[in-house]
Amino acid sequence: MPHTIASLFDAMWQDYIVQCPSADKIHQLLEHDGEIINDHVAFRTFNLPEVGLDKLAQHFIALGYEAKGEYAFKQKKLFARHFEHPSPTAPKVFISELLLEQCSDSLQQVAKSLVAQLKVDAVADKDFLYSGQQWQVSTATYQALQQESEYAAWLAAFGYRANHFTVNVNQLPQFSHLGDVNTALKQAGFPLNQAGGEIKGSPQVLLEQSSTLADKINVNFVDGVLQIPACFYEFAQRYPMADGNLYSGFVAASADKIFESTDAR
Ligand code: OOG
Ligand code: NI
Repeated sequence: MPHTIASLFDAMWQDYIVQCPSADKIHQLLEHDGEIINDHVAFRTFNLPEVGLDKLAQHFIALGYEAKGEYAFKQKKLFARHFEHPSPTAPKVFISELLLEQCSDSLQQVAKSLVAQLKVDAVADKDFLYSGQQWQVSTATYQALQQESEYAAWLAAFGYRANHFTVNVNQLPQFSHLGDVNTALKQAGFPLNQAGGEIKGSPQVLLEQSSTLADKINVNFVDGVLQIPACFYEFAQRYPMADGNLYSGFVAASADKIFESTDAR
């Protein structure tokens, strides 16, 4: 049976909380006072024809999602798009891709060799968006990628899965501001990503965001195991536009810092 929005997000969540056990704990903590609504999830990929942003997006387009904003991250050599569904309860989707033609020859070769290991048209599989690392990669390759692009290294290690889920802070009954959520998280012992400040964005840009630092988990490589940053949890508070509707886009300067939630540390 093809996925519904609910079954797809549920399958992605089940995979995600294995990569980010903190998210499961935080979810339980916040859920105490009511249901948690997801603002968005995010995916990463290489801009190769087999697995580019548009290919990943097909899964969401098939469920009625529409392409919305575009974002460029010059220094990180990324391009991204976000997708929304007409149903207001469906989470938004943020998909980025690494622009390989701007990367070194060696990084391009690694990316191509990883993607070449996927089975033909793997991207079309019902399970692709929570399939994880479906290729063989060595610890040396992971570490070499990290020198050039943390994003590429993360993708090589974790493959295709939700990189983060995001709590819709507007819908949390017991918190009126993101800062109070952050305080509660820190009190409970969850370290937050401080890159660009604990809260990225502002009411002026209509979006405030914060995120945990990615949980470090053991990942199997062909030649051994490394304990490395996996997935993280994000928190987003949206503000109304002039027409009274909440801003539904992203803010590139803030997103640039959210990416760093998975950096080595
Ligand atoms: C995506 C980072 C951007 C946001 O909410 O601005 C983002 C990523 O880390 O893959 O999710
Ligand atoms: Ni995000």
